[in-house]
Amino acid sequence: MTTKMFGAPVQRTEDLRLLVGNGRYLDDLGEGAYEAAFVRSPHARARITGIDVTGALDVDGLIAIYTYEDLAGRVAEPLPLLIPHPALTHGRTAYPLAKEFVNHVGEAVVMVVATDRYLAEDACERITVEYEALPPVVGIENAFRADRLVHDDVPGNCAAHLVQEVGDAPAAIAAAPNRLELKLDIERSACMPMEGRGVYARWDAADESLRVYTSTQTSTGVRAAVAAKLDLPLDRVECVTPDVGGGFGVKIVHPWPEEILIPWAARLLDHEVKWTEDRREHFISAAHERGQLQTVRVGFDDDGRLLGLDVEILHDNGAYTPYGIIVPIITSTQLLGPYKPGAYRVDFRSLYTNTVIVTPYRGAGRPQGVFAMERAMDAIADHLGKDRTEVRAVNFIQPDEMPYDHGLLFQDGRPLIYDSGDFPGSLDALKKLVGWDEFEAYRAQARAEGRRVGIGVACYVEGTGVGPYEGGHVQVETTGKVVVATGLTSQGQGHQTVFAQIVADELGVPIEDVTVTTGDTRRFPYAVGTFASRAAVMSGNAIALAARNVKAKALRIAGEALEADPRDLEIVDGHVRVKGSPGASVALGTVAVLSNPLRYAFDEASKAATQLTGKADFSKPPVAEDDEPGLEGRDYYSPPTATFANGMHAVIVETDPDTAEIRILRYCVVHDCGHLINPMIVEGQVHGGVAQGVGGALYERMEYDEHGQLVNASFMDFLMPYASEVPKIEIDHLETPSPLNPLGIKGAGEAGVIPAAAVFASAIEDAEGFPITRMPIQPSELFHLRKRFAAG
Ligand code: MCN
Repeated sequence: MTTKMFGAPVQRTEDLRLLVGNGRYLDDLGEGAYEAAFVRSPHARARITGIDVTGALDVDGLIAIYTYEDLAGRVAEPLPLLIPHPALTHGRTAYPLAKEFVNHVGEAVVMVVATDRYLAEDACERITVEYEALPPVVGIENAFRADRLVHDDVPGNCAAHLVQEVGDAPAAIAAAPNRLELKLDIERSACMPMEGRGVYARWDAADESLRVYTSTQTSTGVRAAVAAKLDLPLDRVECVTPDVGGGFGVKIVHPWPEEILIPWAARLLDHEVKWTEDRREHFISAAHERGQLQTVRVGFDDDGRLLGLDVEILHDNGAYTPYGIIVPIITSTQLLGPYKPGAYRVDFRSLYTNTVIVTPYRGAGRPQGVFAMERAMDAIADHLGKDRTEVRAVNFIQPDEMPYDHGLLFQDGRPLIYDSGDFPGSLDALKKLVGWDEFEAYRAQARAEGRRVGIGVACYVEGTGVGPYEGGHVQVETTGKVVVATGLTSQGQGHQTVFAQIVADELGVPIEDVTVTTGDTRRFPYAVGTFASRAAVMSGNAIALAARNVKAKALRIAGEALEADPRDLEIVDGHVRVKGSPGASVALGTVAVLSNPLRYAFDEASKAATQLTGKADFSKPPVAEDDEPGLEGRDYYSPPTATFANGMHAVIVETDPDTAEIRILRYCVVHDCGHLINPMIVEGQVHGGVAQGVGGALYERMEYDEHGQLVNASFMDFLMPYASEVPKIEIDHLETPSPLNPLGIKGAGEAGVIPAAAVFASAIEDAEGFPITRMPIQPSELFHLRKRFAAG
């Protein structure tokens, strides 16, 4: 019997290949390709007054040197602004190579192509760029004060100013019996995928076509950008995503300058060209996130019920806004979490600084939003002397209030409506899992032993599975094997496994017979990409719908062959059979043969098909009018709105009274992403997210000095947690299905990281007894805070 795969903890089918070294990442490709290296700006803000390349001209193996002056046509224009928004009144993007000005350290100024990377780097060292250094804008407060401007034509350094409100929050707060104001500070961090960015392009002069391999989260986006910039018809550009060693958001940007420059150079030189980002380039020329200053004002009744919430956010968007203002929009809408805020007003300014651009990093604005809301919840509880979970519970949206319309617009411009969720159920499960009610006894015992412990809680809701669409193609081969393609890309989420699980169930075939391709525009040209925890919802449902089309066709064709009504047929173990009489059956591979009037008799399936149908019937047309040859189907899924997953985390920490070291004793997660396709993969996703959350809360920050130099641009100084710093993570799942999609699923890929900073702040505050308003917090900061609060 076919085993049900949906919901089973199936081992990831992609792992063995990767673990034994058979992965093919970008840098494994392109042997013999020319390689590029870049001269990047050492200044945060400067005017380029001259570029002298003569010193590099005699470097062995030098092929070409390009500056902005060499760019032509649309390649010489600024890079696209991907997500415009009416509030983004002053969006700015960079040129692929700097034109006159540089606006952050690391901005590309010259591209060198040589026969290998070492020689290209040698040539870069011999190029002299003269700069007139200008005083940079560094830090959100400086950007807001606007004594200096990043872009001369952007007043106040303000790329966008957006206010959304429901009711009159300032008035509601003024009239409330209790009021609090919090000033919060979340510092910049960045994702650090094991594999950095990279691109490799092959120009075929005979065919006038380009094949671009790139380590991206959106191959269709890169393809469209390259075709447009290089003025090529779309069908002359293919974009292939090889194995990707992590993306975490930084590879959504499309195109990166290098993704235009490398294909452009490949065509110009009529030779393969490749570039692989090194770690230092990743620090200074990829993207960062998180940096925000927040002012949160709340008014509440004596039970802790919110009457008004007023949040002001200053968001650091770096030097350019290629990805629009998606991050602060997400912060400003998702910070509401599982709560009813009463009257709500959120006001954000997205500000330019002379630093690396800010684009979504796993969680994408939500960790900051959750930090604001959950810090406020803790402050309210402490102010009223109430249990921190009790205050949260009185503010929850109840299950019977779903769908719940917040009256705001979500990041996709559609109304912010939660589709389903059981927040009280999630909190109960979390309290049970962590032993919330027993904690005070544990604290007393720890105190008696001279130990200082604290417990924290943080809740979040995450809009996942945003549109506009994703598609899937399912084809049964005459061998009975099933090949599946979807256009979005994979960076380690296990899509090959989960999509095969879905198809195995829908088509009644063994999972081993299903192979899945992602991120290759040759196989599936229409797609959006992998971000915002959307693959399971979007491609999962599209593939399920495509498989259902194939099944319907298979039953129809088999019904003709078996002289049975399709409604009386089922597919089990790769065979279509008459229900209740398994003897009358036909293999799916044979049905695939029957689906094609041109039946080559090359294999067993063809012989079986010939036996089954006898001679061809020449009285009928070979392909019926509304039919197509082949046992295959394609479909798309386009959701009405996002679907909202939720989760609640609790952590118990111990802070060392002498050294201020922060130890994690327990980390508990209750998570609800609707129906789980593969609980093992979801738990892996949560583990990965929590690990990044631990980094963001306790270690990682991008440290800029006042000159705009990133002073910790290497793993020597930018601390990431090792396995030894990541705790054992205890997980419980709730499954509140989404009513919006056929499979009832919600996304999970960012879940682990979203509440991590907030939950650590909550626990450290609980252990120490003074407010934690800034993240990340390292032992040295905790040490100084202790001194400050001890001194009063
Ligand atoms: N899943 C499931 N059941 C559900 C929901 C999800 O089994 N109800 C599975 C999915 O099928 C998928 C995985 O969990 O295999 C994550 O699903 P989903 O939430 O749809 O997220 P995406 O696949 O769209 O991945 C994007 C998300 C994001 S936004 C970032 S950033 C991120 C992340 O996933 N980057 C990652 N996880 C990552 N994991 C790895 N290894 N590498 C990255 O770069």
